[in-house]
Amino acid sequence: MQVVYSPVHLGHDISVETFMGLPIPANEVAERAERIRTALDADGGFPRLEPTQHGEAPITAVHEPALVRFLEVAWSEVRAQGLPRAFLSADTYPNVRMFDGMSPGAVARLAREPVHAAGRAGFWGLDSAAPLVAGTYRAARAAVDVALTTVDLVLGGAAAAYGLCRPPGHHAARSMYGGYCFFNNAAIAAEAIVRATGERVAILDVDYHHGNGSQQIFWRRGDVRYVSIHADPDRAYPYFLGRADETGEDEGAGENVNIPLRAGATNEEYLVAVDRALEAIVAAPGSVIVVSLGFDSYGLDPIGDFALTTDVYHEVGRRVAATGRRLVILQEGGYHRPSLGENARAWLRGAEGRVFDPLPSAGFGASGGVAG
Ligand code: Q9C
Ligand code: ZN
Repeated sequence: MQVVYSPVHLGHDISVETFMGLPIPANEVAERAERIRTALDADGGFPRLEPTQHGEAPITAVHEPALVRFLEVAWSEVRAQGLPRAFLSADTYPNVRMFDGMSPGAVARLAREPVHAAGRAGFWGLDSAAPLVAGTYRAARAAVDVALTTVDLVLGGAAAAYGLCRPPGHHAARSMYGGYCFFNNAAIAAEAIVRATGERVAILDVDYHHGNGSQQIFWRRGDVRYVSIHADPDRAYPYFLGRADETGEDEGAGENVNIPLRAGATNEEYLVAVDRALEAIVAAPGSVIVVSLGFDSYGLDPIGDFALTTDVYHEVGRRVAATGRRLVILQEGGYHRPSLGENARAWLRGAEGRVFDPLPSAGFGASGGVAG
């Protein structure tokens, strides 16, 4: 299987994020993508290519152009406003209740983009977990090109291809970045496939977190079915979306399928959810699945609480490919760095119908995960 990778992600060089106000070492770091790249290179079965540039039009097909402009200029504006700092992170958000009791006209006039860089980051951002640095915009653009080049391979005839996107994308909504995500790589890919083929597309999101951005972008659309398996938002980020009763509206009624799971979810429970998700996907026509692939569902992940082991990724990849649909597989989260390479190899080899032999050097083989 071909792998699309760009070294431009290295410029999105993050060291700190905040968790409930406290600075903590960043989870979404460059080492993640480097671990996966190195493991796939060592496997020998994953020829690698760099993305080609696809321009801005496929991005503004799903994102508000002013969000793109903010991300492009935010870092240089922070410098110009004389705010010396290592990264830009919002501290004040436009909570909808700030405008309680005001008329819709007044809200439209008042709830607009502020002037101060911190305010602008709050206006466009969901949370404080997407720190912006000098190389962020270029990295986010490169991740989109990785996704779209992966689409090109599949529309060009490949049964499956893998885009090693970093930063990830599924929390980014039409007019909002956040959750380590800036542009929604999977949504941009799905939209590009719809436009190129005129066919319906399914997104299968198996990141540990609910992909609120992908859900929002396609909420009222009848041509993209979004199916996600994730931690119940009652206990996990993004807290506000991801419940089973969120099924879409208008043309999109019934096209959004959320499958929230309990803490400690096992391989067996996970595979039951995968079968449900795949049933929902094959119930509608279409020939391509965009997979939002996260390994934060792994038992040792520092921000997840499922109990999955490496073998289950091989089986999930196998079952997704067994639908007979072509796969645009795009990397989302996964923060237990030592296991990322092996988990990616297991999933992708499963999707190709190849056996999974743990690399002896990896130290995280088929039984590398632990429960709880
Ligand atoms: N201590 C992705 O996996 N904050 N994003 C969580 C946990 C944000 C995850 C706080 C998590 C975002 C792509
Ligand atoms: Zn995640």
